[in-house]
Order: sequence, then C-alpha cells, then structure tokens
Amino acid sequence: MEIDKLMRQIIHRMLEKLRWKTILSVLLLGLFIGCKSKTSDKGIEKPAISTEQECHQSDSSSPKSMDNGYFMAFKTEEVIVVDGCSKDAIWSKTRWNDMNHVWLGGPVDSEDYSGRFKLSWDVDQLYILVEVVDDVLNPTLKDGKDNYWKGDYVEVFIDEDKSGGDHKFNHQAFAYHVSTEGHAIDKDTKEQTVFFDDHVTVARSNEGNTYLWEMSIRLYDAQFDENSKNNIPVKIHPMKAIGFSIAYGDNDGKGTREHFVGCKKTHGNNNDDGYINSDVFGKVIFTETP
Ligand SMILES: [Ca+2]
Ligand SMILES: [Ca+2]
Ligand SMILES: [Ca+2]
Ligand SMILES: [Ca+2]
Repeated sequence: MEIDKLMRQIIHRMLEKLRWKTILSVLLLGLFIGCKSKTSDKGIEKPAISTEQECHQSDSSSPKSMDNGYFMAFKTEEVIVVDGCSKDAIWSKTRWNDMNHVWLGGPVDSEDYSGRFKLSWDVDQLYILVEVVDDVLNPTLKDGKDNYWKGDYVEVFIDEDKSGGDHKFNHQAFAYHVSTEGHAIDKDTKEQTVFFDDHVTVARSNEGNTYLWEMSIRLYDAQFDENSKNNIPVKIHPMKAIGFSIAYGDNDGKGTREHFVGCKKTHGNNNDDGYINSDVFGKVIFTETP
C-alpha cells in the first residue's frame, strides 16, 4: 500500500510538472506569434496619406493664358518622378499655363472646373503636370470603353513633327485621352479604340477636389507602327517644336462631356476638331533653362 501511495505521488508530481511546462510552452508560443504578427503588420503598413505640404507643392501664382496655344517646355536637370506629386525641383522653377478656354459647354464655374498645367522635358520624354479642380471625379471608362471621350479625362494632343493634317485613323499625330484609370486611349488604323499605355505614364493624387495629374509622354513620329513592338521614340533636343494642345473633358455624372476646356482659344470646327485634325493644335518649343 505504501509503495502504491508513493507511486501515485510521483506520477501526480510528474503530471503537475508536465502541466506547467505545457502552460509555459503555450504562453511562450503565444508571445512569439504575437511578436511575429506585429512585425508582419509593420511590413504591410500603408504609407501615411500625403498632405499638401508633402505632395502638392503650393504655388498660388496665376497661370499664363495663351490664346494661340504656344508654350515653352524647360529641360529638367533632375529625374522627374511621375508619382502625381509636384515635389520635383523643376515644377517649382516653372510657371503655370492656363487651361480655361471653354471649347464645349457654357460658362464654367471655378468650383465645377478649373485647370492649369506645367511642362518640362528630358531627352526621352515630355513631362506634364496638370492641376485640375473638379467637383465630381467621374471614372472615364465607367460606361464602357467606347465612351472614353465623354470624360472625365485629360486629353493631350501631340504632333511630333508639327506636320498638321488628318490623324483620325493614322499615327502622324495622337490624341491621347488620359483616363482616370491611367490609360492613354485613341483610335488605331483599324478604327478601333485602343490603349497606348506604353506611350504615356500617368499618376494622380488629390487634396479634396484639387487633382494633380503628372505624366510623361514618349514622342512617336509618323513611322509608328501599331503592329510592331520595336517602335523607337523620337529624342528631344533644344529648340525642337511639336504640335501640342491639352484639354480636360469634364463629366460630373450626366453621362456626357458637360464641358471641354483647353489651353488655347479655339480648336477647329465647334472647338472639337483636335481628335481629327492636327492643324488646330498649338505648339510646344523645348528650351534649356527656365
Ligand atoms: Ca512628381
Ligand atoms: Ca466638374
Ligand atoms: Ca505629324
Ligand atoms: Ca468631373
């Protein structure tokens, strides 16, 4: 009996030890997992939302309005980061150009739409910083790809050799409809709506209803072949001139372009010839320093 009692006491103590070991192990494991998950959280932590000071560099200077749509682009010495933020050095050295000539629609209230832009370049690309105030940002492709021209979007017209002439279904000039989704849309030679996303890089940020669209555009000449992957963009050099216009198509949810507002006084028949005829474009001259 004594031996039995002793055995029971030994087994009880062993089980007791085992129980505490298990509890301790579970606690340590929990602590370990806790630490691990905190580290993981940090890894996927989203960056802080940009404030105006961080992203939108304040510049209250009034934009320069050009009826003829002739503008200068100044060469950047630093790499421009296309991130929708205007912190790049060149943007504080260059002035705003006006984008408030109403092409379609009645007089526009400045809270409904107001726009201005800056230009820069390096040997490979044209850079555009567009600031737009728009009370309602409507997704460009919400109503289907073929309604791309009904807004909201920034339209950039480029005629690399300034030849002028028809470009509706050819590539001697382009009318890039830069969508809220980040696509550059135009027609191809088969009259289809296509994305030219490798021509245009775009990023957008906003502070309330003020949107910054920052983009870089590679220039292609009339030899551009939509069936080839080997198209080579044209290099930019000082004093080069291209045909150029820029406009904003404002759709605030009525399913159509309520206003179309551009950088020069007129843009052909009904101010809506730009997507067909590059004769109506303005001009950009590339120069070295601001
Ligand atoms: Ca930037
Ligand atoms: Ca609007
Ligand atoms: Ca041309
Ligand atoms: Ca809008």
